[in-house]
Amino acid sequence: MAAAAPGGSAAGLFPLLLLLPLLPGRSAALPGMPGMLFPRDTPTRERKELGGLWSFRADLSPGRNAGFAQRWYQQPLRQTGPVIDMPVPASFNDMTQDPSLENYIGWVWYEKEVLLPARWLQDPPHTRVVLRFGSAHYYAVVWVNGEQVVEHEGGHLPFEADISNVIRGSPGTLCRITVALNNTLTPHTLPPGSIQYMTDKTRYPKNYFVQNTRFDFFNYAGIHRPVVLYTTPSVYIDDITVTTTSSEHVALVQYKVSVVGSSAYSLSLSLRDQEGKVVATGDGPQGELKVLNPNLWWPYLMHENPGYLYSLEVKMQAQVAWASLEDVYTLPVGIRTVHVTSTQFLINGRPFYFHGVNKHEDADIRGKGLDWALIMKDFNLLRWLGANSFRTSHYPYAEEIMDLCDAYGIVVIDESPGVGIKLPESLGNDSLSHHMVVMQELIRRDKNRPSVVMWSVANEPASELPPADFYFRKVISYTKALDPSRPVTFVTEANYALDRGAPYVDVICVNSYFSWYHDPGHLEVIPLQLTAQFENWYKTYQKPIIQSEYGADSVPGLHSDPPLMFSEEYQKAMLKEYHAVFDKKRKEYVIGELIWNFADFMTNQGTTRVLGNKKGIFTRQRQPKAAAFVLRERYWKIANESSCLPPVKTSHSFCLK
Ligand code: BDP
Repeated sequence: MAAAAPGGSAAGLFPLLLLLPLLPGRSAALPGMPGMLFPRDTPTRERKELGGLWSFRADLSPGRNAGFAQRWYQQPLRQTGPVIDMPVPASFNDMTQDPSLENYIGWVWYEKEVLLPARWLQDPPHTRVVLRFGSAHYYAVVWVNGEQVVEHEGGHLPFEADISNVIRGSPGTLCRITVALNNTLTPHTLPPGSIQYMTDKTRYPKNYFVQNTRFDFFNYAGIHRPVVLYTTPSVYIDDITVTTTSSEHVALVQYKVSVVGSSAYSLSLSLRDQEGKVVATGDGPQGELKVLNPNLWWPYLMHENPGYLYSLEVKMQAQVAWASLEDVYTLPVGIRTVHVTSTQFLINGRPFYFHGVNKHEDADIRGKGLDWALIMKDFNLLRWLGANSFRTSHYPYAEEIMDLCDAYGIVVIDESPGVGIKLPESLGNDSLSHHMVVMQELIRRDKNRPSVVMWSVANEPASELPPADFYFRKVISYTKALDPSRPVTFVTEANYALDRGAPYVDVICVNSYFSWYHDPGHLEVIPLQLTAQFENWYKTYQKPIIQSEYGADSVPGLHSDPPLMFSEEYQKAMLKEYHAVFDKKRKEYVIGELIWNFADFMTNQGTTRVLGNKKGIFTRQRQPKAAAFVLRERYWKIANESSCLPPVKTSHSFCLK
C-alpha cells in the first residue's frame, strides 16, 4: 500500500511521492457555472450509455506517477502495460482478491473505446457531443483521443465536457476515453483526510504510509455513477431553474431558462399534467406559469397520490447561418412550498414530521457503484417501513435515486460531503472556498427537485472550534444566497452551549448516542439525557429540532435477554427508550427522527467495527433485524395519526405509490 496524491496539474509534473496540499484545477469560478441538466432523451437529444466493462490499471509505480510520466492517455491503455476488466459503474476496491487493490491509494486508470454514430460527426448540422460522468471518486482527469477535456474534484457530483471539437478533429468514429482517478484525500478536500508516513524503520517498511480519515465509512473509489455521451444542437438549453408557490386554488411556477450558443433564439414552455393535458404555457427566458387548482407535490403517506409531478417542456428555436435549430428539454416539476417556524416544518402549509432514515450508498462487491436492483429494493423497504424521508448521509446521492424520491414523495435532506471536518486546518479558507464550490455544484444539480426540502452543509464538524463561526456563517449564507427557497442546516454533535455554527441554521439537527458511545450499556440514562438535550437546544435557539441520528450496533442473530450491547434486543430496547422521549417532545418542537442507519455498511477496519458498522436496522444484504419491525410499527402509527387519509394498511405498502 502506497500512493500518490493528486498534485500539480495533469499536464504538469506529479510528485514522486505523496502530498501536495492543494489539488490541481480547483476552480474558484463560482458565478456563471454552466448548467448540469440530467441528460434525457428528447426529440432533439440522444444519449449513449457507456456502462459495462472498461480497461483498468492501478499505477503501482513507487511514486504512483508512471501514468503521467509515460503519458498513458496518448495510446490505448493495453499498449502501456497489463490491464484488467473493471465494471462501470462500481467501486474498484472489492472487485478482485487482491488486498492491495482494496486498500490502494493513488492514481488508477480507466479506459473505454466507443464507436460514435456517424451522424453525430456530420458538419453541419453541428451536433454538440457531451461526455458526462454522474460521479467519480475523488479527483478525475479525463482525455478523449489523447486530449485532456476536463478535470474535476469531488466524488459525488456530476461533471461533463463538450468533446465535439476533439472528436471532429480525430480520424474515424472511434473515441477513446481515458480517465485517471485519484482517491487521495487532503485536509482541504471534502471529505478531508490526510496521509501519514510511518517513519519508524523498526516497525514499518520503507516509504510506508496510511490514509487517515475521520469519517465512519469506507472510502470506496472508482467511477461510481453512469457515464454517458449525449448530444444537443450547437445552440442549446443549458439550464432551467424552477421555483413554486401556491395559495388555495392557484400555483405559480416561476422559471428561468438559459440558452448557450446564440443570443438570437426564442423559447416556449408548456406545463403538462400527468394526463398529458397542457395546464399552462409561457415564453421567453424568464416568467411565471399560473396553474389553477394545482395537484400539489405531497410527501409519501401524507396524500393518496404522493409525488405528483408535472412535466415542463421547454422548446428553444434559434436561427443560425446555415439552418434553424431546435432544442427540447423536459423537466419534471413538483409544486410545493416549504416553511420553517420556531416549532414546525411545514410542507404545503401542513406540519411535516420526518419519520425516516439515514442511508449510505453501499453494498457488497459494488461498493458505492450505482445499482438499479439495490435502489429499487431500498425504496421498497423504505415504503414497507413507512419512512417518509431520509438524509443523504454523508454526501449527495445519485441523480437516479433523487428522481425516485421526487416520483415517490420521499422527502430528502440533501447533504454535502462535508463529513469528518474535525481539524482546525480543515476550517480555513482553502477548505471554505472548495466547500462553496461543492454547494454550488450540489444546488445546480438538485435545485429543481421537490423532494429536497433542506440542504445540510456538513455532518458533525468540529463546530465548537473558534474558526467554525466564520466558516459556517459563510458557507450557510452562501448556500442561502444560491437558493433562498430552502432552509439550510448542518448536523451537529457538539454541546449546545459551545456550538458556533448553530446560530446560522434554520433547523437544529442533532446526533446523540446515549447508552452507546456515552454510558455504554445503560439504557436507563436515555430518558433524562435525551430530554435534557432537547430542552437545552430549544431553550438556547427556539428553533425546531430533528434527531438526525441515534442508534446502536446489532449483530444479526445475536440475542440476549436482558438486552446486552450488540444484541438485536439491545438495539430494539434502545430505540424504544428514545421513542418515548420523541413522543413527548414532538408535541412541542421536535420535528423529526432519523434512525442511524437504514442498513449495515462498510467502514475502515477497527476494533469497534465487525466487517463494518452494524447499526443498520437492515443487514447489508437488506434483511430486517428485529429493530426494523419496531420502527415499522411506529412509522405507520405516526403516519396514520398525522394523515388526513383513511388509515393505510401496513401489510400492502408496496401497493402505495
Ligand atoms: C455518527 C456519525 C456516523 C457514524 C455513527 C456511528 O455521524 O457517520 O457512522 O456516528 O458511529 O457520529 O455509528
